[in-house]
Amino acid sequence: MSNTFIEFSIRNGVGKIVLNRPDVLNSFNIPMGQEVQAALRRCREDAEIRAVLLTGSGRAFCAGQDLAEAAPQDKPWPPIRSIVEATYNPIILAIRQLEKPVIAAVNGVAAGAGANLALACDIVLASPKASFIQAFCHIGLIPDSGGTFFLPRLVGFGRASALSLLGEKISADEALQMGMIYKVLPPEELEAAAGDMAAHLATRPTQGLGLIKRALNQSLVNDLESQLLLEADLQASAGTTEDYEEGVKAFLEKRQPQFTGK
Ligand code: T3D
Repeated sequence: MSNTFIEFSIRNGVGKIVLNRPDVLNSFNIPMGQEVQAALRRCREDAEIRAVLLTGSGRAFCAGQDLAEAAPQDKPWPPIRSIVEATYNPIILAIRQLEKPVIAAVNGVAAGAGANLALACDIVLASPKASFIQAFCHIGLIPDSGGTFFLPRLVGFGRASALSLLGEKISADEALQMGMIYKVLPPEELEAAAGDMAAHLATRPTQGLGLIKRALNQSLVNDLESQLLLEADLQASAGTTEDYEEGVKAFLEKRQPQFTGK
């Protein structure tokens, strides 16, 4: 797979996607969106990949939509709906529907769709150099890329309203305090720690982790009764995996399990 605007590599069972347009803070143009979508497809289809790591190159994680592309000086502006539908919605859905853990390592500023891209991931790690900005309101837009879905669920309605309406820059520590992200790590440790976490997850019971993700996704919309039924169904499914058998045997034999993802 040859890429121009991202770097994609596979190592230790981890598919690593690096957004790579550092001069424009890794903002998304259409081809970068397509490359991210193709990489996520590969992560879904390739059984060797059992976890995914998403980060940015240079000083930013991602500044959202490339506004020079969205508002060209020399031709009519493309319809915003087509940008949202072609670039962001498929990426957010692919991350949520991928039944493998996705870690975001937020190395720097995450603004607009870049912030919400991070929030769509399963585990968000950040450096103290990171910040989160719901920048949409500064240019007359609304939070997209799942922002109006994930943000209130992560930080509560009141904070989500304030963040979306004010568009203030939130530091990594503030984001941690609000429950928006999982951990803040020293800048020089972020990449290695996120890589280690992804590599560790890639050795875990992949199908079981995928089913956990499916259950958590559904919990966002289900009532308790439906969720209990779903848990019973998914537990039955998890119980048929080789990794379940291995996990239980390893426990009883007092040894470390060797999970294969099957
Ligand atoms: O069509 C649609 O728009 C629909 C889709 C919407 C999804 C969205 O994401 S809308 C929100 C788009 N993003 C933004 O509004 C954020 C814009 N960027 C900023 O507000 C600031 O750059 C940051 C707060 C993120 C960082 O500020 P700072 O001071 O650290 O950096 P800077 O100097 O502003 O930016 C550095 C360079 O990156 C600069 O280029 P230059 O002057 O060195 O040639 C800047 O123009 C460029 N850059 C940053 N963000 C974008 C960008 N270029 C294009 N698009 C960007 N989003």
